[in-house]
Amino acid sequence: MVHNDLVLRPSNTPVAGHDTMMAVPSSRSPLAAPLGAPLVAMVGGGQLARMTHQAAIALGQNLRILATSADESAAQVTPDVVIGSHTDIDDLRRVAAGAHVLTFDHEQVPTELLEKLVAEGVNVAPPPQALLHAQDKLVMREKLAALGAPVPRYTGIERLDDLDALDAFAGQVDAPLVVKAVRGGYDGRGVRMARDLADARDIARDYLTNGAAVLVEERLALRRELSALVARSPLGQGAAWPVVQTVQRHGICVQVIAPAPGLTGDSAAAAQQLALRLAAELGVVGVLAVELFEATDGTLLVNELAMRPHNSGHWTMDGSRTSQFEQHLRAVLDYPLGDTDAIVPVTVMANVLGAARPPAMSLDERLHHLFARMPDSKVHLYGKAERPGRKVGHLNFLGADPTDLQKLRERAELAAHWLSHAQWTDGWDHHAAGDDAKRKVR
Ligand code: AIR
Repeated sequence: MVHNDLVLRPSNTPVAGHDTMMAVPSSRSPLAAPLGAPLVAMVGGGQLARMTHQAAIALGQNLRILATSADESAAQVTPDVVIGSHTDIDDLRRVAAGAHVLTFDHEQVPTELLEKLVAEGVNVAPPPQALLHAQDKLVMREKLAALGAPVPRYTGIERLDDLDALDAFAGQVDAPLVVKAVRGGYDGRGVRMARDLADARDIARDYLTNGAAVLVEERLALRRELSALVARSPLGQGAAWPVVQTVQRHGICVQVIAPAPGLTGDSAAAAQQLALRLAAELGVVGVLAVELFEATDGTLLVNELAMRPHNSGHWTMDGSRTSQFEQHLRAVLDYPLGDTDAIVPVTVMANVLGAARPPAMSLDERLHHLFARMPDSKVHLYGKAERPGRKVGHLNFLGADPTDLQKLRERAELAAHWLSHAQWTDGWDHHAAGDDAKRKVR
């Protein structure tokens, strides 16, 4: 769904955004970019940068990344790499030099540094005043509440001296509590479920003693978690993908189902409209993920925001007309946005997470066996070292019929477990599976 009603100029007007900022004197890219091709600078060298680079290649664009080391996921495959730190203004200047836009693969860049870059003429997308809402969970919550978005009840505690506010809050909500570090966490890090009030106090004290402010919130009874992914361009065009269901295990997303099964048309439209409205109100440029809770009574509440391509959008690489990575590039460069329709009735994405003990079999050999059994699996591997619970790749499975969902989910689970553990949990033996079974492949 692409919303042209939000466009401030006709969407077929030629886009002139590429030459609007170049104020930082070019320190020269290590490689000469083809004349006229846009150069996008991205802070971060993880899998999101790697997959953005993949999309940039297809669009004839160039991506330069700021990576902390040459073996990071994107640094392995991107020729134009600045090695440095996202907290160092000179490194940020180096990656932004001569680029049409500076964007992000993670949200950990201090906004003071980004504001400096903006003052120097760098086109930062999303701009720092928007990005702040994806960096600081307390700022995010307060802003969401002010905008009238439904959120779980919460309180912020910024100093150890204010720890008693936690007891007062617990008394008001009379529900189990979740304690979150206000900054820095992702993939379940920085989020802890408290057993009881004393535990909540201990967790909060832990964070506060280490200088981290906390957000304490009620733990809602959830039916499931959803994600509304949208993109917004600088001139205000917005596009929303179908709302998806995210399945979490130990705080990490393990599967995504697109679209979210059984979500009513009205609820899906409301979630998409809310995400588009938040993108516009916050001045987001690029992809915005609005992570949602579906409470047991069906109410939707906003959990968190992310302003970059997001794990809940990995399904779009194979299941939608426009992938989130292509869309992010289009948005930050102010191109017209792409069609966000799903191309099949159902797509299931499964993350490949590093096993507790990486198997002896190489990942490449595991891939070989996966393809022998499931030739329709769409595999995306990130080139990352396998560490327990770390996202090292994902798979997409496309279903021609919505009734395929259960089977697709089972196959996605089997395949992801195989890739991370070199074990088929259903007992499949690829050596014993004779030619017959190999021919059947499913
Ligand atoms: N990322 C950023 N925020 C959340 C996630 N998952 C992606 C980015 C980042 C990478 O994860 O692409 O660079 C870091 O992954 P890891 O496993 O090295 O911590």
